[in-house]
Amino acid sequence: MTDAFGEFDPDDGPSGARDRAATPEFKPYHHPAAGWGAAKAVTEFMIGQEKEPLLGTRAIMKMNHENGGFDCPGCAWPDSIKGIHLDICENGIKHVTWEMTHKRVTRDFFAEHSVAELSTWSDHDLENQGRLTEPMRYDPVTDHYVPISWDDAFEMAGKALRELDDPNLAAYYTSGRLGNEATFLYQLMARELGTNNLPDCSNMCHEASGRALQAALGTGKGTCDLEDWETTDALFILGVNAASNAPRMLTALAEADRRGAQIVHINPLVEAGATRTIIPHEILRMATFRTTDTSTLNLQPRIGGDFALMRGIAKAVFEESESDPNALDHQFIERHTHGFEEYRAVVEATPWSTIEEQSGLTEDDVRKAARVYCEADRSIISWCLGVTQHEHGVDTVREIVNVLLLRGNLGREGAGPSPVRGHSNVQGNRTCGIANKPAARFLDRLDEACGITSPRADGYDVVATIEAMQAGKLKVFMAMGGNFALAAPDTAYTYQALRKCDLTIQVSTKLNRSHLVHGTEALILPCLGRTEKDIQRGGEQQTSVEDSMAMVHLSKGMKKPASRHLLSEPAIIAGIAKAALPQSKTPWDYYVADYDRIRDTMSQVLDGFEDFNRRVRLPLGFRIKQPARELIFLTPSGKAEFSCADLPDLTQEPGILRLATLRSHDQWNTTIYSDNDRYRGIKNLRTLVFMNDDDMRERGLSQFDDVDITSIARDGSTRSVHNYKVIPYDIPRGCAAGYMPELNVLCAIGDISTQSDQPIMKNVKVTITRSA
Ligand SMILES: Nc1nc2c(c(=O)[nH]1)N[C@H]1C(S)=C(S)[C@@H](COP(=O)(O)OP(=O)(O)OC[C@H]3O[C@@H](n4cnc5c(=O)[nH]c(N)nc54)[C@H](O)[C@@H]3O)O[C@H]1N2
Ligand SMILES: Nc1nc2c(c(=O)[nH]1)N[C@H]1C(S)=C(S)[C@@H](COP(=O)(O)OP(=O)(O)OC[C@H]3O[C@@H](n4cnc5c(=O)[nH]c(N)nc54)[C@H](O)[C@@H]3O)O[C@H]1N2
Ligand SMILES: [Mo]
Repeated sequence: MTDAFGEFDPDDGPSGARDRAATPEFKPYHHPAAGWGAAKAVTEFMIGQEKEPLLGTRAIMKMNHENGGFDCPGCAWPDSIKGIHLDICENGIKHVTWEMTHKRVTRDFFAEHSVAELSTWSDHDLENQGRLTEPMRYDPVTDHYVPISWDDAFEMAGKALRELDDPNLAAYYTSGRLGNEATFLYQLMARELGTNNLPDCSNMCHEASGRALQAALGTGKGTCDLEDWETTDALFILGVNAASNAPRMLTALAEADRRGAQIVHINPLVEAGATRTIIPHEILRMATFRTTDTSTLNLQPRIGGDFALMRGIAKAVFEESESDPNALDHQFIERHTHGFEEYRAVVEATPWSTIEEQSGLTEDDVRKAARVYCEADRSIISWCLGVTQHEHGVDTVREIVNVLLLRGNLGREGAGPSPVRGHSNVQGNRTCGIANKPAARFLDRLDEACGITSPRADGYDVVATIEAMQAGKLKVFMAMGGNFALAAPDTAYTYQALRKCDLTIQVSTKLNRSHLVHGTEALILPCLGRTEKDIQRGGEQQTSVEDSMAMVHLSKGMKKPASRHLLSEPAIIAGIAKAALPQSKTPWDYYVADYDRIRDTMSQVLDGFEDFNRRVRLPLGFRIKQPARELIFLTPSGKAEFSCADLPDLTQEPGILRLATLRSHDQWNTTIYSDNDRYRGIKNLRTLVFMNDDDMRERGLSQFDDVDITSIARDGSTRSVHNYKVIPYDIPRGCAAGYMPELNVLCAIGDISTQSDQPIMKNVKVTITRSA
């Protein structure tokens, strides 16, 4: 495989679980989402994969429970506020069972397999070896990982960090699993060392949402909670595959439908959760196979067409206002917004023909959505990666807010913007200080409470980290969870970058690609998972997390740790910090002995965390104040800001397709459970591309034909994958889709949004041709 940076050995590249002997299948799925298919999948998974049906069941009974139990690490969807039923889903169960496996990766395993050999294994096979059990160090002489004691590991990391000429030669990555207390210690360590190099998975995920909401409303989060979802009249769901990635949302959608609320799904693909569902926890309905609708309207814009669609809705609202005095909420606009007249002018100047062309929808369809919006007293607009991983992600989220402001859908029950976050604590990570561009106010308070002097210069995000590695400006890379090598764009380039580091440190629960693509020296530091008991000197500990809707609550593991050598994430951070900062006045051991002490310090630093230890112990935790919800806007004008961006021109050159990289139903980001994608009807196949029939016909392609996909970067460089199988799919012309992380090979490192710095992972410019 060639790319802009030379030869890329395919053996080096990511690969899924593919059992080459198994025949790929494609049978479009016509059953409701969740329901028996999910029940069967869970049982098979627990019995087949992990031989743990009993254990699995017991753990699930504890998951997301009001009194105690651990937070489901599956996604960031909030727990039901009613707290009366178990709120569980198929994918959450898979996720937990995967962590609780009986399988172990021991020192014997590493003695048996060299890194070169493991590099030829599939990603599924790597993680499927089970839980890591003790710290390991890479030995370049033998190309094997060998055991190292915790003390020696800390000293190795600490020495490397101490000896750097400049603290900015190190970067500290966070995957969104990390609990709030560990998060706080982690950013404290980085800043005490003197750097804001704190890249996180959010840089690839909701950076656009954060920036847009910050600019529009003065705070970078959504304003809704689950009660709003339960009382709204209309839900607009953009670019979310709910049935696979936020399955507990199905419950809210089904309940909304029963209540008579309208649900509009906006997605180039009609995903399973967008038609009918069986509420995940309703066993009785499952038995009688009674389904509940989850949509009133399905719109399939072209990839990237959401901005134009939202503009079209705004245009229709303005038109409606000529005859209906209530179409616009004049009082709200007058009192609480800024820039309205300018926005009106921009919208009125946008012709319907442009809206049709750029959204890929007819005026008629856009008006249907607008009708739903105008008839609803209260509307929520929700979105995920289908909106954010684009060049115009920020403008699109701002247009969503514009539309909401027109009808005063903010700061009242049942209304507002509601981004669906990804990792179970990705929002908490940001709240607790993981930011490569931190706010000055946060740093001031951190310095005052912790007696340090934080650096004020911005640090690296994910892409800047990779570029710095390539340029020799980054020598030590530490990752708290995640799988940086595969999750980041431009796989070949990222691998090359990681290999230029002097030391890579991975704090992980399972073996993955990022352990094999490493620096000259490398450490694997195994940690406790969220399901496991965390006992410190002060007794059993709990950690807190924040969900998509800003609820902070405690999570307590109850399982015996996978190995007696595992340390908690706070303990690992403290171990490294003490070695790296011998003069530190931070009481690292004191903090780790009792996480209440970390929370006490956090309550001095973080807005909304006053009285943290008491409030987090309330039955459902507490909600962080979101000023915008109270119509307090921390913007320069003190009001909610309309934005007036022009629609981008998405016209494609002939022969070019726009490719979105997505998750299958049977994966968790880079963790591949199997090669199936049940709701899209796929079995035994991940190296595929979904295409529109007409686009296939134009290229003389039939189902399962082998094709090469070549991406064309902004700088003109090309990257290819070969022998992918074509699947005819209900997707607009000019659009294509396939799976991440495999297709990160095609995402050029330089192709990041100029608005959010996010890699453009949903709109990759490609050609698709029959394989030679
Ligand atoms: N089981 C499971 N749960 C997960 C994850 C997982 O991997 N597995 N990952 C977690 C994480 S970190 C995240 S961030 C979330 C991700 O959750 P999602 O955002 O649902 O993730 P994707 O699979 O990338 O799917 C994006 C959706 O956007 C649609 N789409 C693509 N392009 C466009 C577009 O231009 N416009 C619109 N309107 N739609 C578009 C796709 O068809 C797809 O339905 O899920 C979280 N939950
Ligand atoms: N092309 C393309 N690329 C994408 C995306 C896309 O849509 N398209 N999505 C992006 C998004 S939204 C995200 S969030 C990133 C995800 O990027 P990451 O967060 O970096 O990746 P994950 O696959 O979630 O990480 C899985 C690993 O986390 C470790 N782990 C699991 N649980 C724990 C724990 O409790 N503690 C610790 N320390 N480690 C643990 C395990 O070792 C496991 O192998 O990928 C991004 N990459
Ligand atoms: Mo994410």
